[in-house]
Amino acid sequence: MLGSCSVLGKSVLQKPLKFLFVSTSVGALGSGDGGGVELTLLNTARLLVSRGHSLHVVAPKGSRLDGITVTEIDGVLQVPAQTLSRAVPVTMPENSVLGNMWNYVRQVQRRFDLIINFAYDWLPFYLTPFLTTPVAHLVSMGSLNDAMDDVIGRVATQYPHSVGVYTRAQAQTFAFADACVPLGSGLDLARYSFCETPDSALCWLGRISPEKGLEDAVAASQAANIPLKIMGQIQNEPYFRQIQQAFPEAPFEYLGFLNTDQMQNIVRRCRGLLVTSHWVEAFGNVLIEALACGVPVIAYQRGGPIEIVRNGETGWLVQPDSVDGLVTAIQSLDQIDRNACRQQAEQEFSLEALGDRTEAWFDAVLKFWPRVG
Ligand code: HBI
Repeated sequence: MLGSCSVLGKSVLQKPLKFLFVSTSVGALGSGDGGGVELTLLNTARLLVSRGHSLHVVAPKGSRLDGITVTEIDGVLQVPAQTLSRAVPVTMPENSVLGNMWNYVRQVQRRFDLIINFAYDWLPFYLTPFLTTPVAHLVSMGSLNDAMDDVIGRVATQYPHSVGVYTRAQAQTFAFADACVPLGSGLDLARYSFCETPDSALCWLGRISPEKGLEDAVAASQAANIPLKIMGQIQNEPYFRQIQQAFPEAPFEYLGFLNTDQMQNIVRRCRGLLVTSHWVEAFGNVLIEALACGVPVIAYQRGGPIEIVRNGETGWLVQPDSVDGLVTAIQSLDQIDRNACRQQAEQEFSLEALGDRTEAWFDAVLKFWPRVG
């Protein structure tokens, strides 16, 4: 259960504000490389505009965001942070898109009341004191790398409330957990339609990359002899090929990286969603997408899913990395009421609920921003 941010209360912003969103540096918006952050950026943008604020987005070339103006910046993408080991120093490629995006921010910052950084990269945090417009950061993953922990911690300490996270579980991976503001997430629930009577298949959603543990879901679907529908962007080709070779008989099919409407049209007819992350998932937007369709969630008891799945009521939390545990939970899916899943999404993960938490966060960032001089 995600508590509201007690320190922030329920304040809603006093007047319309001008926001500058700076996107992740690992891929264009709409490519799927940005994972759950793309959905968070789109939903936050939509809800702020619906509440009378104005918004401009800066993102890598090729980015598309329906209904929102995007300034596309060219340059070399950043290496995904989750592929780095802890002690690796910060790297900046020649003609870095990250550097180019923040150079653009430097030039236009005075037109905006608040800059929101969505990139999990060293530069935006390091530049925060150099900029004249306040910057808030939505940190989208847990602790991965020493240099990142160091720079995020400095900003979180020097600029109170400026570091937003998805969940407490994610915050607790950092030494400065108490300085993080847990925001949860939210969806435009109208885009997800409830399905009372599912077909027999299970589903798995997400970037196909080692930290997401797809092999466990395939192993469980084979052991339970239940078809598995896989959707998401193949971020690591050799990893996916390895799974196909290791489980030639498993009843899975890969449906590609689908847009929200196509994806939910398949997910809603599934018996359950399998979440098999081997890392501390910061949140798990795919979990609330499934719940919004009335689909129970089976997830390893690790990270964000702990604060999302109501065990035995809207899904099952399973011993981390236990395929047997997944199979047992699959065999208990019929005990879950699909209406309870949709109701949880409406209670906790609507855009309105996210909007209130997000506006309260921005209000606090601006209120506590250290005065210059
Ligand atoms: N890695 N270096 C880097 N920068 C990002 O912005 C980034 C990332 N890895 C993953 C990622 N963003 C998003 O896909 C996740 O935060 C969801």
